[in-house]
Amino acid sequence: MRPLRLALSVVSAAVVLGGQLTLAGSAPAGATPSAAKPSPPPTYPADSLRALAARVGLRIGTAVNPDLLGTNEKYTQIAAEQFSSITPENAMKWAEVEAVRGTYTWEKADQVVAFAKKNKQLVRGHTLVWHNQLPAWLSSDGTTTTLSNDEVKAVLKKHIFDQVRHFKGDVWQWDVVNEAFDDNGQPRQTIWYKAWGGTGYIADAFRWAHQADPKALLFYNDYNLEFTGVKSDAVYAMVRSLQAQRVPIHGVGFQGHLSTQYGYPDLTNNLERFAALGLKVALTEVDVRTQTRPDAVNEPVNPLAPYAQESYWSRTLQACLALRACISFTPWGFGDAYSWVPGWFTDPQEGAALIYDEQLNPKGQYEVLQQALALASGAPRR
Ligand code: 9MR
Repeated sequence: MRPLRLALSVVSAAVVLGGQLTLAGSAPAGATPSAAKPSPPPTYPADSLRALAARVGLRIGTAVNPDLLGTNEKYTQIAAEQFSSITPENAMKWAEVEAVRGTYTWEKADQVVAFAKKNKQLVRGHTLVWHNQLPAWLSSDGTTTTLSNDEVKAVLKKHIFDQVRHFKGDVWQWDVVNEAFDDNGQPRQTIWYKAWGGTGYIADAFRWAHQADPKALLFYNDYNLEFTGVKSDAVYAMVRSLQAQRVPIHGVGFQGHLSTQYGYPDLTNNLERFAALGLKVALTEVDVRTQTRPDAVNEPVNPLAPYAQESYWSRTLQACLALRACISFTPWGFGDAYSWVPGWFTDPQEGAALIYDEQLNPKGQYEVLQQALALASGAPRR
């Protein structure tokens, strides 16, 4: 990086973050020369996504894989420089933290939290109650278990209290309940639904998480809420019912897994109607996939597809920027080589869903995010 740009980046970073960062060389008041030297403050470019987003108070996030943090230099640098919020893509899921019943393995999740602290990033905790990635001792398919209903209730309560307490003060937003409704707007028949005999587990989960860390923002998180329809309507009705019962729910996460094969969703209206309930909203797992070659899974079949993807990225970010209640925008990872998309969508093959290519070079999709943020100085501050 050229020296001039570095100098500029340090100054504007300190300014845009409202003093969160200390300028190199300046000691905090009261510090004594003999005190242990604090590690140097992080710096990042003035044209990074995080610096641009900070001007309107928006957190721009990414999902990360702790196995790459620290081992892949380029990956680590981008994660630190470009984003102001971090979600562990898998490391906080139940199967990862308690594969053996009663034995917690927090190391990888702790590593993500430590990385976030070092780089002045906030953490989105993902996720406490889901039907996927459950430990084998609990359920192999999310719908059946050898445990009794009472045992299921007890283990969920323990899980939420233990995990939220472990990260107390370190997690900004928790995805408390993830994907509780199917695409027909019906509650999924999971082990949770069956044990409670209905969706009552959702209210209990939020209440327990709130008791365990009263300061964390508690989110319901799901996909396809971007589109107006039975699923979005069902989640809207559920949220209203939670509010009527005074359940501590603070936000709704719109995952934002989009594909150019479907029309662009009615995102703005849906963000607005949830925000009108007095909730925060967030884009939590954005990627924009397109049809790709089976033999080169991140190469679009149609050479014009990247322009459509750029449009989807740009409009999605702008929908968030326009709304004060939209407090974070998180792409689900940043490098095409590490995306879940090519492994999941194989018929037809889809991929190329993220903002950096397989070699971790920024794509046009990165540039449109940068442009949307750079032009957002008139957006409401959050
Ligand atoms: O990206 C995650 C991938 O590495 C896992 O294998 C997968 C397992 O189901 O979960 C992916 O993340 C999901 C997220 O936790 C919830 N919303 C959908 C995401 C993509 O499947």
